[in-house]
Amino acid sequence: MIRTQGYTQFMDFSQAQQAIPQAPTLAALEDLRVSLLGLNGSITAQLKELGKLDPEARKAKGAELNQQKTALAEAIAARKSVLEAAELERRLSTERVDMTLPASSVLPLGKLHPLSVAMEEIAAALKALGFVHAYGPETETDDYNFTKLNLPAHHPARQDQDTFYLTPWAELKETYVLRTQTSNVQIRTLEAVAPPFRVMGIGRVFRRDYDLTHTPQFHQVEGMMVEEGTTFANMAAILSEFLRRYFGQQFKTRLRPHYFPFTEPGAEVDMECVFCHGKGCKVCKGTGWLEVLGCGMVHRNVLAVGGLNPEQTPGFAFGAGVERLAMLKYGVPDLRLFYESHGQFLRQFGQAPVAAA
Ligand code: 2U9
Repeated sequence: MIRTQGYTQFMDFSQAQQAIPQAPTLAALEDLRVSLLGLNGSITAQLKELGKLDPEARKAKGAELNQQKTALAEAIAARKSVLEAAELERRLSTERVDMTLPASSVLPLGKLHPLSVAMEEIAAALKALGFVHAYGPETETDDYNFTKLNLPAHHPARQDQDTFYLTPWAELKETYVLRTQTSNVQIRTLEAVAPPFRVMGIGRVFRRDYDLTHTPQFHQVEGMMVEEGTTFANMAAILSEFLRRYFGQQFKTRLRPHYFPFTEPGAEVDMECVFCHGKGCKVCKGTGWLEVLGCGMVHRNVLAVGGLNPEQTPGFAFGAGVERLAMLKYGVPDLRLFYESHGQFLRQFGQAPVAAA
């Protein structure tokens, strides 16, 4: 290998022109470059000497040196790209990536959001009870969000749902809203599917509400079963079993009458407080009970949307807030924690979406 540094100080231009294309490595080429064109290189040194010459000679020598400098720089660049291409070729033919090596465990893997985990667990518990997952649009017509659910225009209960109305534009023949409940999933199922069926809808809903216990976007789970012979007692048993599966243990439940426009009769389901097991604590406000679900037999006006009647094919429906079910299961004290993206909070929940290596 030619170590150029030092002796090339004395190379003249034609020697340098010969040496450059023969430089065997990138390192040797760099040595050559430094010794010719670097701060203390021979060409640089000659350029510095120009000032000592008389003007005529300086002009001629200056032009000659600059030409040499450009020619050498070009020759160095050309040799460099040849050597780089050869080096790349060598690496490509000798280096191998072993795709079978385990992935590095240094990078932290992301986890599912606690609400996603809760929705998966809710869906799994309902699937085990025969409910099939269905989906509906988040932007919905007033008709599918309200009217078909026995909430005709000017029904007072519409006001309970602080609705986001979408700005109408001329071509739209209908009023559109951001869905205030996931019931559009069931009403579309009622229209499209012949009983018997069990369907669940889980997803985002929207209401103009923001305080300690409400966010403008939240999640609901709703389910509906329509089948000949279905009774209020079937509903009570299925909902109690759903809660047992979701919470992983049996808690006592009770039903209280409640009005919903889309059910008749309607009820709310309380379960024994998951924190104090019915003894009374801060969370259940000393009552020993937590309200967890709304439910009821599907109203005959709603069944009629699917051309059904309760004498032949009755059904029940239920609904719950996912955030509430998640808070109770994981002991989350404040709803807003789900939406504030604090790593410390989020890291406590959920499995990684893929198994860590
Ligand atoms: C159809 C027929 C009936 C769905 C139901 C509830 C009771 C209920 C609330 C719980 C907490 C919503 O998130 S929340 O505010 N929901 O209490 N939902 S019955 O009834 C239906 C749905 C669709 C066709």
